[in-house]
Amino acid sequence: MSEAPRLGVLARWAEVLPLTPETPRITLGEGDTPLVRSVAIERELGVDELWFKLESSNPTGSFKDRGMVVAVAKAMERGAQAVLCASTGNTSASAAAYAARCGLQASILVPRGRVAVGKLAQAVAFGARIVEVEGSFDDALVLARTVAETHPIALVNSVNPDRIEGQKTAAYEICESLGDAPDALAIPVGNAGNITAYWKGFTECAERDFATLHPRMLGFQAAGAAPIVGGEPVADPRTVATAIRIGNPASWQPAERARDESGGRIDAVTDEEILDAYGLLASAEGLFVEPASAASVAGLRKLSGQGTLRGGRVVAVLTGSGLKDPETAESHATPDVARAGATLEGVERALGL
Ligand code: AN7
Repeated sequence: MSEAPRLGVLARWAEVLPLTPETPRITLGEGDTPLVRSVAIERELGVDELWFKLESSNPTGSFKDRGMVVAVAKAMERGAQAVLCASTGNTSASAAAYAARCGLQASILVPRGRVAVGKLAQAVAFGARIVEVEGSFDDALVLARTVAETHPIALVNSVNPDRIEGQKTAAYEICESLGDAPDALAIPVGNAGNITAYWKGFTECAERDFATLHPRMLGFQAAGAAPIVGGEPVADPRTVATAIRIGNPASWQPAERARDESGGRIDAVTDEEILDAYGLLASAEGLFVEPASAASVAGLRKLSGQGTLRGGRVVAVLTGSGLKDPETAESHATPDVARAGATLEGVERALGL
């Protein structure tokens, strides 16, 4: 039996993307990620259905690939030979991968000492030029925007509308899988591009009669990096969820529009709540995600505890893989490890048999 090859985002969603005959149809097999029903947290929350969108199944292990494939293809169409981004890690891993694939130079600006090791390892493996900036992600993004304005290098941060176009395809996939939009979508918020992209996707799905509903958009920032919740930029954002350690999101206004137009909310979750959800996703659902991704589930648990989470069908976006950040995994769980000599007796004793 043969299986159809994965089409990738450009081929699968060509009709809803800004492609021309000249856009190169590049792919690393991104998109078409699993939508998996919860077996434990759904009951705890008391919602009718809880589904997880496993964006860690994308080729570089995060949702960024959906937008990056469009941004890199459009940059190539315009003649670019180099791409640039500022990143807390996942955007740079994705940019580096697609650049390697397409023979472009990738340069990435990362806040020094604040990027999970797996993400840096990816950038190294793909051969990106890595600039460790002595500052925050927000500083790095300002610098990247300025560099791209004055040099022939394509900016592939989510301020690039091609990124948003690509990322909106996840909303189309959810509507296709469920036969309609969900009642609510829970999503972590950092630079706020993804919540913007999902809302655009769900809005288009309703316009195209792919869906009858508009989901309430439930965005969650880390409490130490919650500028939208607090109503002002955070100069020194801090959180264990380094992916969303962002104090002045580029898509701030579009994220507020998504919240308000959908009747949703953007709330904050503490690092403790994030790590509790991170542990629960792994131990009770078998899903190893990175801390930022657990913010969506932490937020749902918070709303449920307050009695403000309505029932219905809820989708939580799990944005990136736990393998990206092994240091957090090792420091925040107690490993159940025993040593044994290489004997049957020793192993049986270690296993408690
Ligand atoms: C796993 O890689 O900003 O609100 O530079 O890596 O669209 O920013 C990553 C963000 C959620 C937040 N989950 O999405 C970057 C970067 C994970 C992430 C977010 C990010 P946005």
